[in-house]
Amino acid sequence: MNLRAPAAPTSSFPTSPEPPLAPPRTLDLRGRRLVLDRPRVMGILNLTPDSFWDGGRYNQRDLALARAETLAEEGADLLDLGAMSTRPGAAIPPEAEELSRLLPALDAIRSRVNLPLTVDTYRPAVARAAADRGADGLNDVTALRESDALAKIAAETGLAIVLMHMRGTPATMQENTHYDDLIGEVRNFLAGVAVRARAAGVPADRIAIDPGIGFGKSAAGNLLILRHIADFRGLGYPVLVGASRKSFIGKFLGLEPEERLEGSLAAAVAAVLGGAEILRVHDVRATVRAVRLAALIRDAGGDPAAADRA
Ligand code: HH2
Repeated sequence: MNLRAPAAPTSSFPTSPEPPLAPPRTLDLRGRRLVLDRPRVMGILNLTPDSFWDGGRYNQRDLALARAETLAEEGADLLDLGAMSTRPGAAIPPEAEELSRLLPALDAIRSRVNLPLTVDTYRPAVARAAADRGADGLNDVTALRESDALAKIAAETGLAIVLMHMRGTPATMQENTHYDDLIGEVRNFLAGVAVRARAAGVPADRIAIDPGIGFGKSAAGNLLILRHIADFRGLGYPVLVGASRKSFIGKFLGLEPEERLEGSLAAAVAAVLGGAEILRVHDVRATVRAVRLAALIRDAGGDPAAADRA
């Protein structure tokens, strides 16, 4: 039997990316401060007929409200409302259609659920309407591609903004998934768009970054991103990761979306071991449990009070 200690890991994973006593970062969502002292779970609520997993389930106001209440009970720290699917090949609805899907549900949820609400949109008119109706953040999967308009809206209204890396568009993003240096390219891109958001007036504590699992990456590329979360953390902004039930899990495990819970939990745990602070997921209860324990393991031996606070 070989009793020698294993060689020290050569990459930044899974060692803790910062000294365990570093103060937690925060994300300010319109005055609601989300302290990132433990992994925070963003529950996904798609108000669409065609999202790859929950499409057609919550696209009526009362169903959406009931789902939001369930996600809150299950321990979500914030909710992300989407009214347009970004799955490969999804049809892009007219702006009026996106608004008519979003606003009734947002109104109902805003009046009944006391959690920060982000809206998954890249259209300025939708972002503006969401801000007027009480949303707390914007989730821009295009990361200011068309213009700085969303950053300006966030700056004016106090909304937080998530900036996500995507190569191409949902229609084309899986056509070319080759990168010479995937991690470096995504990291540089996120650094650059965060600078643009800051220049448009968004304070640093209202910005989160997201490497965009599944958006113009190969299945192997998604694994690499999950292994290198600490590199994105190094940019100084909270890191959000969305791997829930995505196709790379299906590819490696040979499973359809309805069978991808365990794979999604494994991805969330891996992200947390690398220091991801926010997990965007469909399965809130299971993820809360898995990532809470993962963070305790990651930080074991550091701040003695941390385990009690968790
Ligand atoms: N993934 C999806 C949509 N929005 N936003 C961020 N920031 N990060 C992600 O990884 C992300 C996202 C795709 O997932 P889903 O919303 O479940 O599906 P669809 O686009 O089909 O509605």
